[in-house]
Amino acid sequence: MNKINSQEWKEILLKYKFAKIMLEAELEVLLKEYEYKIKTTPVEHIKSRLKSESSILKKLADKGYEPTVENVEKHIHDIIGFRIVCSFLSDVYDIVNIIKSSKNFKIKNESDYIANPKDTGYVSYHLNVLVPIHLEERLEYVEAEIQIRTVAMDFWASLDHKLQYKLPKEIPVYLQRELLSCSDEIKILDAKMQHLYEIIKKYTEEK
Ligand code: 0O2
Repeated sequence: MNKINSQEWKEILLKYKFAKIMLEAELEVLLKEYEYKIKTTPVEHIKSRLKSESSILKKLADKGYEPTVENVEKHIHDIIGFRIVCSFLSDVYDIVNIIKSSKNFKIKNESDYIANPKDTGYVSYHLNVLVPIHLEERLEYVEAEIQIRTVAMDFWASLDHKLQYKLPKEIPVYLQRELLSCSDEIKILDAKMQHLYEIIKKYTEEK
């Protein structure tokens, strides 16, 4: 087994840093153009981060893989993470379609945790994309994860992350159920807000 040396870490992280810059620019153009076209601002905010060396190693270990360069590139799918938080449920799907329509990166896979929430109650849409970067006469595709969710979903996920997501042991079942029930309430709120959005839109268009 070839453990990752400090030079290799530098090279991995630099490559992901370049890809993050490329993706950030592409998302900015796609979303600003979309906002200009529809004359509203569905995006509340965007966050992005590069996973730290220690988080990458921890995630590899949790998944049962040795700390090698090959395993990092093959099994860690979210070294680059973007989170696009938007207003309404329909905005999530509109933004997913806009991102999927881009010719500047490939879609590797997608997970609709809105239609199929995780057992924890986690709800969000995940797109994994491959960003092309040109390095010394070779083209490489670097993976990034884009999470797209409403403000309400973000509220739940952020608090769940703080409360229990990274705990080393499972929380008792009754607390898991409470979190699940909060997630259900969030879903109801999102559906209500979407309904109001459609009624008010129709109402203002009629005027
Ligand atoms: P962090 O600290 O947010 O970066 P994969 O990453 O694909 O190898 P998995 O679990 O199949 O592993 O991927 P998936 O389903 O796409 O989920 C990855 C990310 O989604 C997580 O990244 C979290 O950001 C988020 N997530 C998934 N499940 C939950 C959940 O139950 N609660 C919360 N709050 N967030 C969740 P990381 O690297 O695990 O964590």
